[in-house]
Amino acid sequence: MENKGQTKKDVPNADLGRLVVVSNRLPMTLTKVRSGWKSSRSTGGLATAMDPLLDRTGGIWIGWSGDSSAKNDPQRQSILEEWREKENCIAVDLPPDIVKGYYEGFSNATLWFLFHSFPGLFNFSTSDWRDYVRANEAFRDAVVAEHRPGDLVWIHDYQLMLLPQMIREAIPDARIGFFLHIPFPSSDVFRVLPRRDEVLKGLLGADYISFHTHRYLQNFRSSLLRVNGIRSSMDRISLGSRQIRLEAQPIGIAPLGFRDILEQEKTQEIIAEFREKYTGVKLLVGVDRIDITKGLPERLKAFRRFLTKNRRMQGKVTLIQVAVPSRGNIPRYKELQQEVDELVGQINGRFGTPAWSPIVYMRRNLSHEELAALYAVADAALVTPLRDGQNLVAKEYVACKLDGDGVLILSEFAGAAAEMGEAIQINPYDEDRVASAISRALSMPAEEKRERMAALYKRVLRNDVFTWGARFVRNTADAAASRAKTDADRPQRLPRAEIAAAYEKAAKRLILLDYDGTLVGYAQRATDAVPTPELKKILRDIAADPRNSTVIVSGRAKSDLERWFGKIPDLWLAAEHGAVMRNPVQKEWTSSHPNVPDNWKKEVFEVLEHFADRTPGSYVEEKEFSLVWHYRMSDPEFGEWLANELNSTLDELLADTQLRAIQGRKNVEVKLIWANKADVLAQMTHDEPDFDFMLAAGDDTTDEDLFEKMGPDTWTVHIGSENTLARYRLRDYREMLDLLANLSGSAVPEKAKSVIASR
Ligand code: ADQ
Repeated sequence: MENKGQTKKDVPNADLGRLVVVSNRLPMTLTKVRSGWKSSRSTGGLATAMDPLLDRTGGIWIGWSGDSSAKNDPQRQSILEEWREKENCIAVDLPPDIVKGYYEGFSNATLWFLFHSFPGLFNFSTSDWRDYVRANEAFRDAVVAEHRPGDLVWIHDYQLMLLPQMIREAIPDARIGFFLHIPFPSSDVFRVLPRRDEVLKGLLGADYISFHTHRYLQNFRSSLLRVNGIRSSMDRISLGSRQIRLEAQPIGIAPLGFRDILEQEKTQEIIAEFREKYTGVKLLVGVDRIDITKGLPERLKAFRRFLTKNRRMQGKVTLIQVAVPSRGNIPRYKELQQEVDELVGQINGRFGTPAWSPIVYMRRNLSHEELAALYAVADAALVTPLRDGQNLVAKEYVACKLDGDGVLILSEFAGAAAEMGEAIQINPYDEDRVASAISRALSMPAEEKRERMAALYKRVLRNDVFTWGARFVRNTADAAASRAKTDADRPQRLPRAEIAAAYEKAAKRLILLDYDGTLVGYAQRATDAVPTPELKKILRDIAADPRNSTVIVSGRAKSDLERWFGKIPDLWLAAEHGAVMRNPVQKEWTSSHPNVPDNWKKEVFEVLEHFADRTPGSYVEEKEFSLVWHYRMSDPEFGEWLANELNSTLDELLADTQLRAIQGRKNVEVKLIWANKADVLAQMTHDEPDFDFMLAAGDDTTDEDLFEKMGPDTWTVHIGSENTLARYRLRDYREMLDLLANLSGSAVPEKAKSVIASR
């Protein structure tokens, strides 16, 4: 990305903290030359955006120097030290043996192709992946070494997708934002990526993740759901009480910088030269890195088609194609370069005359002045990538069309298309239509050109790169601030020593335990989530203590609970969220609401069945007091969407009844209002109100009814990290089992324990 001048505005205040920019490359480049080492500063688009923010916040930039050889060379070292002192640039020294696998391998041969939706071109190797992980670790170490409290870390792009989580683990309260400069592919393509779940988890360490377009953001959300089963809303992911903000915010350019360059004498001279050289010839311009994604062969073929279809234009139009070679080490790029060279030669050979070349091919970097001049004189720009995160060339062209005399032909597959509706949008694969678009552009009435260009210019001006940068930093700071707040509000981890002491001291204890997700993990089929012998042993131990009243309070049917736990002496069972209870002495099921008619079931069943028919993998379960639609085995996104639809259908249907629909974990359940877990608490404490230790544990929304009714001096434990009314939390069911094993172990005297074990 090249910077063409800069104008600073909308820079956030320094109180947002010191900015730490992290990107694969630094804006500095180190190259080996014959006499030693050469250092140069690149003025890329990213540097344009970052510089004012870095100046203002006293920030630093961390990145790779571009060279990993001769680490100990004193001259090289002194250059890197100078970068640190004078440029605030800190070089990450990547070990030479991982550079290839990290950069050419996983970054550019795997991620680049897949994220640009070319699954047929990508390569994957486990050793590249390992190098990618190691490189991200090297970046993490560099960030950790430099990080100061209050810093705001902005991580850029696909080379560093594991870094947010790595930093989060090393510095839990770090403020982290991530921006993806390339597209995020549809979930179908993303799923092809080996190590896809690690990549997603890596990103989730950030407080704020931003993409160029809503389409990419949606693709990311849908991949999260399909790959990791993580739900999100339009603008955030709730990972328990931690929230990650999401946004689509396209990068811009520095348009006023281009205006300044255009006014310079040198640029005006180049413009005059172009005009003289191409008098009477219409000019088309293309500016690209030579990359598969940029659609160069397709563009050249479309131009060839245009010349074939418009014979009278031969000799009167020239395409100036600027193309900088890139990634020459990847074989597919070498082939591409060759293909482009051949096409140019072939088209010039076929149509060219001694006085006219249809294509002027410039395989080099242009200066800012040359580039601005070229944009200024071109009658139309051909920006026709097959896929592009954003594309800055489209915006640069517009920025140089102050007189409105030009037409932008833009691929619908460039992110920029989302906000550049006044361009002539084309499908780059449709040679014929691109050729027609060129004709249309070259014959467009001046008034129409001006109108379209004015609208485009206004937007390029408003959404410039400084606004983008400032907004990103502000949003990251806001997201991190709200994380810090929810961190403070959220239930604390269960203090194990304290609860053990309270348990030990108590004379009469009530223990209410949910089953699925609390004592066992979730299985694909509900019938597979059976209790382990270990769990049964723990429950047996805890229930056997004469001081304990222990209840399994589950949404399961009576039959499940009876089959699994019916033989454990002294264990109470509450099925269907407390609609029915089994006393361990009488061993009979009773309901606090006997003889409830179930004539409601037929109508509701039909509705649920209709949804089950539409959703492969889902089914309806009938219980005594409720009906449940389960969709754990269905396509997660479709299932989620239908669950929301079903809920709203049921809300209307059940509005004036004693029934309610509740959305559980991969299910929607219709049950009677009174059948809830708080009812179990009421029943257990009705005759014996004098418990001096009360514990309720659960992971689900139905457990919240119970938590709400537990008194202030009780132990309420949410399993997982969702929002909850519980005072404490544990990470997962394994931690819960461990707790129960400890409590029962500490409470049961050794002698009694062996008696229980021998039963
Ligand atoms: P790139 O793939 O590099 O960037 P692009 O957005 O087009 O693509 O930026 C290229 C930049 O390089 C432009 O500023 C252009 O002027 C400059 N450039 C190209 N060839 C040049 C030449 N020969 N001489 C001088 N300058 C030249 C990635 C993503 C994009 C996304 C950007 C920013 O692939 O989709 O827009 O990041 O987020």
